[in-house]
Amino acid sequence: MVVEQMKKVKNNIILALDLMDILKSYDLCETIYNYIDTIKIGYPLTLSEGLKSIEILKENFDFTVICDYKLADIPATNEKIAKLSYDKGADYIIVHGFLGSDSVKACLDIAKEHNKEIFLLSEMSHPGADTFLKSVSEEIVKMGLKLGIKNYIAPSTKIDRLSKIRELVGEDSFIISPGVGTQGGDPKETLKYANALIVGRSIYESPNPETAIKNIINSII
Ligand code: NUP
Repeated sequence: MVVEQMKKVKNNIILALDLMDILKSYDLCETIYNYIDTIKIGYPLTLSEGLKSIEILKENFDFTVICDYKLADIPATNEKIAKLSYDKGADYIIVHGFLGSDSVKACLDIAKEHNKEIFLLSEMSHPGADTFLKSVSEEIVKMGLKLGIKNYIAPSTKIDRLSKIRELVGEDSFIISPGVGTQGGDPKETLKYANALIVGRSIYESPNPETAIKNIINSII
């Protein structure tokens, strides 16, 4: 079987590194790397500084890197983006499920070639996601289960939806949950259903990111 569950995240916190400057990102990582072993890099940093951001932060801090490019294209294009991400050092990529099984499978196949994994996204944390995505989210998760996917993303801002997704995927899948802090999600409540929190602005916009992380850690123990 290709896809395996993510194992563990230090302090159950993944840093969403959405700064748009590699030097600022590097400085932040120096400040927080004692507390964090997994970062999520998305379009803000990659489009500002390039895919080399993955290599730089991975090589210098030995982070597990999740690339959040929310792959949502035809299989052939998804394949290219997945390959670029893994070749630069991504350990996981985030893939949208609403495009259907062929687009997701294309990413799984590239993951297999690289001995890496994917996260499946079925529903999102912002209010607007309820307009369209919410109604198909459970079907997307069921498709993911059929494809053998063990890693999911579910919103901390919608605990009822997060708990529903946990119920569908079972205890042997790994769920990471964005929306904690700035978007309103509660860390402790979220970890009743999710394995790890994704936190961005509450950390990197804080005047003291180290204290911000310690506060989250204290709030979840
Ligand atoms: O549903 C999602 N919500 C969400 O916020 C799926 C995501 N991938 N994200 C990402 O998580 C978002 O793009 C950002 O990188 C991070 C949350 O950041 P923040 O709200 O803690 O600053």
